[in-house]
Amino acid sequence: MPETTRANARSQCPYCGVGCGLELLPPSPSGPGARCDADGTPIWTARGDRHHPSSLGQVCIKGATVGETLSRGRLRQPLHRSSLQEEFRPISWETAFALLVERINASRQTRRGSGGIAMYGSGQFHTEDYYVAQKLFKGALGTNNFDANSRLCMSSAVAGYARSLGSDGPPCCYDDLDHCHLAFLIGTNTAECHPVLFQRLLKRKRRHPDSVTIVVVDPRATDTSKAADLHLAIAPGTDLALLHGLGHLLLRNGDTDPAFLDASTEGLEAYADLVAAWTPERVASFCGLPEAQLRAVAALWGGSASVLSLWSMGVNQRREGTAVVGGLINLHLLTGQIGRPGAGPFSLTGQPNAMGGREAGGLSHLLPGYRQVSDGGHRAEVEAAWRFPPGSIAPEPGLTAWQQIEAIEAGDLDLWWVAATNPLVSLPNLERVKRALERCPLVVVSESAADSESCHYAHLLLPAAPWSEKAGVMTNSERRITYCPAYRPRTGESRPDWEVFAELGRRLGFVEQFRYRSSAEVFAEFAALTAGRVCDLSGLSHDLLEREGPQQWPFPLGSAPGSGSRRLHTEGRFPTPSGRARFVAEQPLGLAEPPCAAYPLVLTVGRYLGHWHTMTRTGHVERLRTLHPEPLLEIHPRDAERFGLREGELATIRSRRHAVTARVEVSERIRVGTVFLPMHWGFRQEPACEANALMHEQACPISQQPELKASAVAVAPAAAEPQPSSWA
Ligand SMILES: Nc1nc2c(c(=O)[nH]1)N[C@H]1C(S)=C(S)[C@@H](COP(=O)(O)OP(=O)(O)OC[C@H]3O[C@@H](n4cnc5c(=O)[nH]c(N)nc54)[C@H](O)[C@@H]3O)O[C@H]1N2
Ligand SMILES: Nc1nc2c(c(=O)[nH]1)N[C@H]1C(S)=C(S)[C@@H](COP(=O)(O)OP(=O)(O)OC[C@H]3O[C@@H](n4cnc5c(=O)[nH]c(N)nc54)[C@H](O)[C@@H]3O)O[C@H]1N2
Ligand code: SF4
Ligand SMILES: [Mo]
Repeated sequence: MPETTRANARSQCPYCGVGCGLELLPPSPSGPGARCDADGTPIWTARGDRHHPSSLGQVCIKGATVGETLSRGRLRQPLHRSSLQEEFRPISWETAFALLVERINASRQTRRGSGGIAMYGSGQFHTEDYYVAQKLFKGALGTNNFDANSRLCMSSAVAGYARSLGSDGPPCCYDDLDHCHLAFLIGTNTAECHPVLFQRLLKRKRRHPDSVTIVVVDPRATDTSKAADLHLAIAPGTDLALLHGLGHLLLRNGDTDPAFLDASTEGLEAYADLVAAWTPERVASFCGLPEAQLRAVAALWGGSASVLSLWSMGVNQRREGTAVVGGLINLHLLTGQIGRPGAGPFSLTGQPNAMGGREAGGLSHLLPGYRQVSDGGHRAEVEAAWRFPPGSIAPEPGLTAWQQIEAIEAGDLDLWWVAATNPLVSLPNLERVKRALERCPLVVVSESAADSESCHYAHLLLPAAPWSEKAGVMTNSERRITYCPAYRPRTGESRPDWEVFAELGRRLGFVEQFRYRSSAEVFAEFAALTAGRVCDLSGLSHDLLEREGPQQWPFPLGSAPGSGSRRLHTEGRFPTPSGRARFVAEQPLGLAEPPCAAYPLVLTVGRYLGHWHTMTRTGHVERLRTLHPEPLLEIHPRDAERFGLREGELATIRSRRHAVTARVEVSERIRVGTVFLPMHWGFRQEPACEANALMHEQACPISQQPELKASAVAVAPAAAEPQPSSWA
């Protein structure tokens, strides 16, 4: 590793799923990192790691400023209170563990058994945190009540891949951006949310303008659509009809790949029957698009040597999210656009380790190694590896994120444990969540931040040592695993999540199963459990990753470094019973809560370039606060006029559930009938704008992912300056 002083650390960026490589420079009196926080804590400087194969030295503004977030506003010791009305008081870890053990054992003695306990974790865990949590909940406690914020994020992609291709696992890699001729971006603001990937695509486009065409499907014009050759400003929630319309035209124009269809797919007939009814005229009117645009995209798709589609939350966060993912994969199957350079359906993962979470079984229906709790063979394999008696793992999926809230509401949960996520900002229907939590006997929050909104609804706060203070691995969107070292000392009494879960496991009596001395041992056990699975990474270890750098899976035992497969399904065989990929034929449904006379607009909620989710980290960076000083309601000039809103003034946005206030930004960039708010400003932020208090929780019946991209709202000028919502 040339040009590296021994003190420099290399890691994966802890923000988005692009998973760029960072090089961290220690503070030194002469170097560029000679800066300190107000309390004297030295600030590390981050820059792009040129040796990281996924990002080749590139970073965005969030990755570059991550050093400034690491010690500010941190929770430093365990805190406890008996009721939400009391003040917190410091307690020792010893007392915290004793309390957890007592309450867990008491709950297990009720008629519910372990079903009265649930954990809500996060794609911001390291894989080791995820894995030990699965073993604790699904193995030791025998409840599958572990779900993660990936339920709000990637679960439609997970379900969609599994339904169409037989298994989860994005088949593409970032190199495909350099090879595709059509880049079809649907429901993704890649420019702001996966900036380094987007820059890679733009660079290619600048150098070879004629070799790649970019199509963007989004009801808003964004920095992403600005760079597109064609922007389809689709009506929210109508993507499935668009995809069926494209399928209709591809079939009608004969732009299919008969050899691939014949050898590698099944279910074409039912699909062709379904899309026959989705004529261009019907689709154009359903989606609110000119018919010519539809025909142009079909011609581009049919005529391109390689088509890469990229998608994220505009597709996944739908009550028919799994069906939309299937609709997109259908087009790749129809045209044989999968398993070769520049081609394939590529889900861009949101969080830095949402992928690792899927590998480790971090949703309520999964087990490690892309296994399912409903599969008896899978359960037996995992029970044996974990050294729990047969029958220890329950056969039914556990409670999903929203079902956990409903269980609390019904008085069915004694203990709700939140770790590395901030549901009091990011779950839908927030007022209902707050009312539920006021009833929960014990809310435990493992946090690195001292004052996340969720901390205000907790009884027990456990200080977490985050990325930079713990060693572990993360997997990025292209299946590449990076070792993330502990390169800074832990803050206060904080501990890595996996250590806390393992310690609790031992204290609950499972001494043998949780006897880990390091996260390297945790990883070794997990890696062995993936042998022979689609996500086989049994040849990897912390040692190898540290020595040889990031690696892609599949990486079976004995693989040579650098030999990880760049693409999946290159032979036209799929991990389904028949070996064929499946067409899925679903009728488009549209929005769960369509606009009506009382709530005439569709509110969609998403992200800004400089902020990360609930701002517990990026909110501490001056440069990012200056970039986005406040949340803005984007509204089209015609709607602004219709509802009496003026640029720069305050508006009240009201849904069936709640109302919030935000400043108005009148903009031609958004579709008439649609408005946009960012998700970032929870009730602890200034100015507060709890967008998710407006959103509903109706979800895709297959993936259980809520429709976080659309609720019906009304807007009006705000009568007065907004009052921050009252704090808990
Ligand atoms: N800067 C920044 N980057 C991030 C994050 C962050 O917080 N900040 N978070 C990370 C995470 S966890 C995630 S999941 C990703 C999310 O990445 P993205 O999904 O790209 O981000 P969003 O802004 O949530 O939504 C993307 C777009 O979907 C559009 N959309 C809304 N409704 C529809 C629809 O019906 N159809 C279509 N086609 N589009 C629609 C919205 O207008 C929006 O522009 O970003 C990751 N990267
Ligand atoms: N309406 C609407 N709602 C949305 C979305 C949307 O697009 N629209 N997007 C959804 C999506 S895709 C996502 S991913 C979620 C994101 O929503 P959240 O997961 O709620 O957002 P974060 O702010 O990332 O919360 C992570 C928390 O973990 C803490 N933390 C960081 N590292 C660690 C660690 O190592 N251990 C522990 N214990 N804590 C740590 C941070 O301080 C932070 O408070 O929001 C979802 N909600
Ligand atoms: S693109 Fe994503 S992973 Fe890369 S530096 Fe930015 S936030 Fe980090
Ligand atoms: Mo996400």
